[in-house]
Amino acid sequence: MTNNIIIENDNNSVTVSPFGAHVLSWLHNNQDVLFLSKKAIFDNSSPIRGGVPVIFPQFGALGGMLNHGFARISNWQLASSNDTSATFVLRADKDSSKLWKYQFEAVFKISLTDALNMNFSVTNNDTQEFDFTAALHTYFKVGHIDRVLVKGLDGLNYIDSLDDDVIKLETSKAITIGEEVDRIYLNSQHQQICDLQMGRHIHINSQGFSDAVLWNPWIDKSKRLNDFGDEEYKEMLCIEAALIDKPVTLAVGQTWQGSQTIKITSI
Ligand code: TA6
Repeated sequence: MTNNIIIENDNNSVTVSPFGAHVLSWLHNNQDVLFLSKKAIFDNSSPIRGGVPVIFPQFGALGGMLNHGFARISNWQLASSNDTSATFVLRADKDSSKLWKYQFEAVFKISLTDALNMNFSVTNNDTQEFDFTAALHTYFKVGHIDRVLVKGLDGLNYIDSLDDDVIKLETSKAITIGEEVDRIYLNSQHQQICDLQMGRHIHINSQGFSDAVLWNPWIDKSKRLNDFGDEEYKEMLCIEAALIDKPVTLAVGQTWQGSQTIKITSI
């Protein structure tokens, strides 16, 4: 992992791997904001369990290719960087063309202000339009899952991936996690994690991404994941800026972009 990029400012330090353009860690006031599994695999071929996997051109198993697409297991090129930002590019090549026939350019820019800003764009360089789904699959570190509240989702419909994709209405203004959850909230751009144990609020805002995924594998699924500790469900929660329910149809020469911005405040 020697070619990782580090960007930092007064009270933030972020480490990014060119493999997957994968944000591996973010220290804010010397506290981890992101979760990275102690069993994460760094063999430059498997997805890295934690941080921010970049999901493209397919979310989950919603198409014919490998789960969550190939972007997170591709070697991205560092296009530019400075003290507080880094920009990576992924272009179609012979490997991607075996999986997805289209010519494209994806750009992922990570930058620090008083927040962590992640901007993802896709340009259609082909001669025909194409559809895609995508996500910034962000793994947040929490003090203890029993002492976490998730706010901002009340009043939204969600697809319950654990209940035959049935659409349900979220009525809770403060969601607690006490079992496996795997939900795609529709039309969600603002969420908050209240971490009572760590004494912090994580404010999450997105643009361009229409949906948000809430995921915790809980006990049984944790045991089935070989790159995830059996007890690690207690210290993580995914809230993912996602484009799932309405795939983007990108016309020739057009560019789509989306972002997730994360800010920390104390309770
Ligand atoms: O974002 C939630 C999800 O789609 C879950 O269903 C679970 O599969 C998770 O992603 C992790 O997927 P992965 O392929 O990284 O094991």
